Amino acid sequence: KGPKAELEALPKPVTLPLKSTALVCIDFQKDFMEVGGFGHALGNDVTKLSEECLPGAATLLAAARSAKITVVHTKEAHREDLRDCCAMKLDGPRCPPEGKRIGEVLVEGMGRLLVDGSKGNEFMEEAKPIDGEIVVAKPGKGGFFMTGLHEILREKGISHLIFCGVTTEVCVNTTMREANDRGYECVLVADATGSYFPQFKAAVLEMVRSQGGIVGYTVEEAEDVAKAL
Ligand code: TIU
Repeated sequence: KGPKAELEALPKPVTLPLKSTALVCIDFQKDFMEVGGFGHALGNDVTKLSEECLPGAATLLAAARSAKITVVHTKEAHREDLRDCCAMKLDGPRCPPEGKRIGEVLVEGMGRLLVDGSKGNEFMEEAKPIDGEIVVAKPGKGGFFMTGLHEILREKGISHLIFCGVTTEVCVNTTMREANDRGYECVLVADATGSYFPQFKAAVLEMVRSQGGIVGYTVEEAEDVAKAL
């Protein structure tokens, strides 16, 4: 049946069958991690995210690549004409003083907020896809909404997902819940996910593994996953 990885996870150990395991990297894009992006436009301090989770993400990516497991990258991205951005989202969360919305420019050089092909939509260097990896542009918070991701994973026979990415309580949490409802075993890696709000990150980690693993498992360190793969 092929090689397996045993992880010391919470609330209990988990076994990952490597042939049917994928690493899912959520939205490691400049829009959330650099000044002038969408995260900044929402009024957040984006400067701490990189330090918090990019080293862990790079460790997971290197391990996944050497173990030859499937790698998926998502990015929150809208089409240029914003036809895939509903009015609720477009009019939605906006922060003074700029009050910029999706499709507008906050800082010259970063391009239009959350628009596919703009500078802010590029992946961070440390978590960039390489040839052969799956890249999914998503118009929502969840990676399964309007993307075909479920079909892509099913076609590859994937049953287990290792999650990292930003932000923990928004796109990572939403995607894990979507995956859980679709029957995937989900593992969230604490030092490879980041949030503007430490208390929200802590709450997500605790909530995911509560009630015997109601949404999935958590692991503290990417290094431990890397050793097991
Ligand atoms: N605002 C926030 O925390 N996150 C998002 O809007 N998208 C993602 O999490 N990628």
